[in-house]
Amino acid sequence: MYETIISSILWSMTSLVTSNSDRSVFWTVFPKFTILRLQPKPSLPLMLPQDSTPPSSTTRESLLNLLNETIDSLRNPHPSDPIFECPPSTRTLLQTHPALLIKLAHAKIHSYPFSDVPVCWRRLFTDASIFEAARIISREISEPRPPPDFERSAGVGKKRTRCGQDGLETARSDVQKTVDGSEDLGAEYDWIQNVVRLLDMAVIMAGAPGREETVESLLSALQVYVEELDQRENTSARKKLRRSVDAFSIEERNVPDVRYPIPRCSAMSMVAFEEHLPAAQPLVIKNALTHWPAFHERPWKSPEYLLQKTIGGRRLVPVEVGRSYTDAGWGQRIVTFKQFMDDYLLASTEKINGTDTSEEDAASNIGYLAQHDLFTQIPSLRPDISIPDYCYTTPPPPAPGTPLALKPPQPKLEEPLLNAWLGPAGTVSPLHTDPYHNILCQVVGKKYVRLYSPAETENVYPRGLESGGVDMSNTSLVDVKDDPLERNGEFPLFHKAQYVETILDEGECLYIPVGWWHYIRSLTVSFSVSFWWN
Ligand SMILES: O=C(O)CCC(=O)C(=O)O
Repeated sequence: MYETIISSILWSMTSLVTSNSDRSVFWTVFPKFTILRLQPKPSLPLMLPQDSTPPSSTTRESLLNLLNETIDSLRNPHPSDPIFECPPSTRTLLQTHPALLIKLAHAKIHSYPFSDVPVCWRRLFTDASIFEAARIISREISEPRPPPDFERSAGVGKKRTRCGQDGLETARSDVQKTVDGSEDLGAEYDWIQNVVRLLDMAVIMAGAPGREETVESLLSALQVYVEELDQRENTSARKKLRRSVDAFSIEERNVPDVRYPIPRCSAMSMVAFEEHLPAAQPLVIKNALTHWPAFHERPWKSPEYLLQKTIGGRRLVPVEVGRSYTDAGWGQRIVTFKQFMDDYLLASTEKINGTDTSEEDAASNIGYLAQHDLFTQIPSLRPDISIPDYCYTTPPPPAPGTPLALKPPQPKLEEPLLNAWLGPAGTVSPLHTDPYHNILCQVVGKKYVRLYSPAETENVYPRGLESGGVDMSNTSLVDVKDDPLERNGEFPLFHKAQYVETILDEGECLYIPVGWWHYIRSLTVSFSVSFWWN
């Protein structure tokens, strides 16, 4: 019977895929891989199949318990659950053939613009991914065996080998299937990587509607499990490898002269900041972040710490590849954090210290984890930082007559929007504006920042509507690295535009008033966090 159901599902899937074969919905609708906010933890009913393996650690038991709670809640959806909008056959197959349903839901998701995808298909993708992940976990921890040495098999500096059909680049150790969740239990099979991939993709690909908390709980429990495994096993070789780079290189490259410095102050009080706000002028504030654990006891400059926070580097992250999103050849990929680190952050360290190459080669070595809400994806990183008090002030609206003042106002944010920006030396955020006030905090390394006031808008040549109707008017046509005078008068007003600039150093934060044009280039490996507020 299943064969009939499966072939009819596959048939409908094939026709969908064929009629939409030229589409890459994911890349067009999730340009910044928005990850939905976590919901309060639902209380899950407990129904434990008995663990048949010998007595085990508390960690292992709590992972099993969580697994059983999760499966139980997935098996008994609420009558209003969107999963009921999928064909009834899919619900039967969920427990028996989750990998097949991941394929089906993947094809369905790609057959609509993302905003139009019926939530049931996103939910099916998510639930099937969770079922498949649970199946793997329970099999593996019922018969515990160590995962392969991820460090060795993913290989520091090793080249990428393949790109899955979902755009996910895979390291050599990765399982052989990416979308359908099925496994190749080859010699280097890393079940933890496969589980992490399934769960992260449920969030990245489908938004994990209504299951954000479930996915997060499973990943956190897995993190604890892996940390314990790591401690118990002989990981000295692995540790030695990691320790060979205690901290990212913060050697500087191409440091420009600063001729028009942004004013600086130290540990400005909130009252003083409130008084500064009506002037809507940029400001560098030193010594305001000294209490952040990210600088000391939980050091973000340490590759080892970041690997530990990402389940040994197995978490998936969205990476922009290329120098700047306005350059030809620029693209986006989803890779494991380990691969991102090896290919871009540590590779950059080697290149800076060794024989570096041409500008073009350098651009292809640039991968930027940019504007990503890493703290929703990996909440355990969130206590390493705190929202600067400055974000709890009431800033002025965009100045009258400036482009943002002419647009409908942004809804008031309940809480500041946090984004992580992590990359090697040479990342460029081209000249652009954002519709929020910004406190940009520099945790690791240095960045060159140049700012133009909204009054200079005409002189910086905003783009317009681009192909596909995308409004790019917040991004300048001018490539700031070029001398505009060399461009045959293409941008004659640009060299007249007045600007201010700074080199933002570790521990400093920069206030960028709403609507100010900003161009930012990293001078070293750099990790910053932006706090947008209004
Ligand atoms: O640091 C960067 O590269 C860009 C930061 C930025 O554009 C922002 O915080 O709005």
